[in-house]
Amino acid sequence: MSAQAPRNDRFLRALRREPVDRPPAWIMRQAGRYLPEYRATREKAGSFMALCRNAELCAEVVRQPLQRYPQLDAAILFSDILTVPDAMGLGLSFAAGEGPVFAHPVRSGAQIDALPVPDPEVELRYVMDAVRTIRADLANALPLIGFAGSPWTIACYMVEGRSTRDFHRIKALRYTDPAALHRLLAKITQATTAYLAAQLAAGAQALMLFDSWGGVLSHADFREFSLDYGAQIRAALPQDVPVIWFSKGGGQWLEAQAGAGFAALGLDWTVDLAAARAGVGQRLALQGNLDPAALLGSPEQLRARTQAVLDAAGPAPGYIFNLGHGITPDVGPEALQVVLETVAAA
Ligand code: 1CP
Repeated sequence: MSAQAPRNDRFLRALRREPVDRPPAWIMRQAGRYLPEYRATREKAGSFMALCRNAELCAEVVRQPLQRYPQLDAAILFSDILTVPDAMGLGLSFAAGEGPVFAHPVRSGAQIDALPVPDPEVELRYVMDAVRTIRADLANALPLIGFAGSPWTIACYMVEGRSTRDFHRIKALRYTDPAALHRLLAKITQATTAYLAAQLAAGAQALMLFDSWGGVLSHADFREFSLDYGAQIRAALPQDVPVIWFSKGGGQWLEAQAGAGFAALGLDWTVDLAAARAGVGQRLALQGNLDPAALLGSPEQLRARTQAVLDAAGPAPGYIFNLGHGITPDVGPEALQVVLETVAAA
């Protein structure tokens, strides 16, 4: 083990499917709006993007959940998946209460071909500065996860220009000009590979690809338009770095995902975790999958649901506790305490 190995290495051990004293736990969006201290720091920064561009404040919000919950076994970079398309010139902003909006969505083959591939240490320097500052702040207590969106998920935002319920613009592109969509996905793949390699160079110790919208693809299209690009990114990164792939809504394609070279698969709450383990065997680690809405229920119910997830994961090495998607802003911080105490007692 290198001198750089974190003192708490449960998460990295589980990713290698080595035995651990208890399942490691971290929570998607663990630094976020459910914490009053996060809301105060964001207020101080002025906006979400101003927070992302301030490395010291990024380190502050990463530290907040770790101070509140000593049971957490990993930290995740504070940033967003949409930094990459912003750096490609799309003009990201977050409208209050509306989510992300791009001033310049891409809709045509000509626009796609004109997109630049950003240099991560230039246009995305602020993210690399955040990685370096957070890594120094963690002082090797815990591993740091870097991340990006999957090419398909980023393409959804780039073509739609904002959050969407029906994905009609990107689906129309898929059916009217699939070659142009493939050129867009290839360009995002190139940009994302460089971005993640730069996060590794800046100090990230594991990586996660968020395929948040993989589940809206048809059965026939999931591999061609989402998974294959994720696998290309995985293949282009150093093989000793663990990469987690999380396709929300992708539970019916676990077999294909398990063969794509990732160290772990993230599972959303619709997946039967025990059946997923039986299906993929011991080939890779699994992460998830407590329903985030369970944190809105009673402590007794929440304890039981958390325990049911741990039981479904079973005793085999290679399991990482998490929710099935990000923790939501309406959850009380004490609910996460209940969850993490249950995991720590396992
Ligand atoms: O108002 C605020 O303070 C901003 C809320 C917020 C936060 C805390 C956004 C806007 N992004 C983030 C941080 C973030 N985003 C992290 C940080 C680390 C952590 O988990 O603690 C991560 C990993 C992300 C990833 C992300 N951003 C995803 C993939 C995961 C997922 O939720 O499926 C997606 C889809 C986004 C886009 C995005 N950014 C922000 C919002 C509200 C959204 C979702 C918009 C939508 O639903 O379409």
